[in-house]
Amino acid sequence: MKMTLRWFGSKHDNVTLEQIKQIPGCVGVITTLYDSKPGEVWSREAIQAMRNEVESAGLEVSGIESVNIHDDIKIGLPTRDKYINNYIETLENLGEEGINLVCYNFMPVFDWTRSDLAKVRPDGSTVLSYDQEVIDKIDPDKIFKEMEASSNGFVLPGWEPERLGKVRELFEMYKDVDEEKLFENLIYFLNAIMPTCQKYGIKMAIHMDDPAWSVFNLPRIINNKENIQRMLDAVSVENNGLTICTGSLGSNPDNDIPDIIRSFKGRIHFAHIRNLVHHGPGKFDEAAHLSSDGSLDMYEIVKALYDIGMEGPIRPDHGRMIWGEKAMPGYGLYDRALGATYLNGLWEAIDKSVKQGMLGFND
Ligand code: DNO
Ligand code: MN
Repeated sequence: MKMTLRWFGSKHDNVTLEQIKQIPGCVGVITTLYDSKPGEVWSREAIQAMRNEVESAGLEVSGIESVNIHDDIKIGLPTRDKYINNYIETLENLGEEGINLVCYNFMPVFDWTRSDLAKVRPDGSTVLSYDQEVIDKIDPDKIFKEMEASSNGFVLPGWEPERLGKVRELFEMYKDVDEEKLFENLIYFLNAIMPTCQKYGIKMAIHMDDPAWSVFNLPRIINNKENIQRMLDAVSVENNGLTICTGSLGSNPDNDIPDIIRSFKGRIHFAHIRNLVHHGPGKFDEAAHLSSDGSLDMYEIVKALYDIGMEGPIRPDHGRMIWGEKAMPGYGLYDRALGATYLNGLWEAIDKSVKQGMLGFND
């Protein structure tokens, strides 16, 4: 595996490349052109400038998160082909710049959803949290305003004001899109882009739906083992792969994450690792990465990634807000750096015990 950190670019992120470079073992960033709108072509020049900036800080661009998908593609409108062609052009430009990992998601209207961006935990840290009962009482039109108001002044990933200013319109546009339709539209999109991905060796890594169930009655298709299997089988080439996000999949305690990881060996191109605490159905708080701080067994998760021979990037996912830091919710420096260090420790311990065990066996 390759340890990385998500970075939103110098204009939007208050965490600097210099700080990221000082996280032990961190070799690259997962970044994006944060000002680009879904459906636009990313120019080669803009990609090159981003790459130069990252490389001059001694890091690499380990992947893109995300090249977002235009709603017309998810809805399956006749205009989708135009946006798919733009997506292909972006992939070509990324490929020409040597960038070969693209994380994306296929969730309608909203990317991830939370009911609170700064829930106070017993140790005084604040975390993102989710409570279905609270969500059920919120008008989808208002949730955007609420998220914006508690975002510490940052534009949240996937919650761009331009698009979410017209939530009502978007809901109307998605009204005939059920799970089957959404699935078909995803497969149509993937079949169209795969030849380009194969030409450039680009790995597409779909992010898990977050949370792993339907929110505001919108369809969800990348949320459990069976649905993920169906999607991988429908476009059965290595370039069509996954971003395993433990916090998203793990929001549903029925998802056995180590088993899911082992089942999709060869198709997991990227992993987001974080922990959360379950508080009963439809309710969870994010937590520190440490196993004992949450409900997920991080040792078993990292061990499963180790066992499948994970070579792609991993990154600590959302961190808590600690030590008085003011940053984009989930994306401060301190707790993500602690997370990276903990994950590096787990990896080293697993690696050494496996190798020593093997030596012992051979003796
Ligand atoms: C939130 C992230 C998501 C993720 C996208 C990938 O913090 O996990 O916004 O980046 O769903 O496309
Ligand atoms: Mn994630």
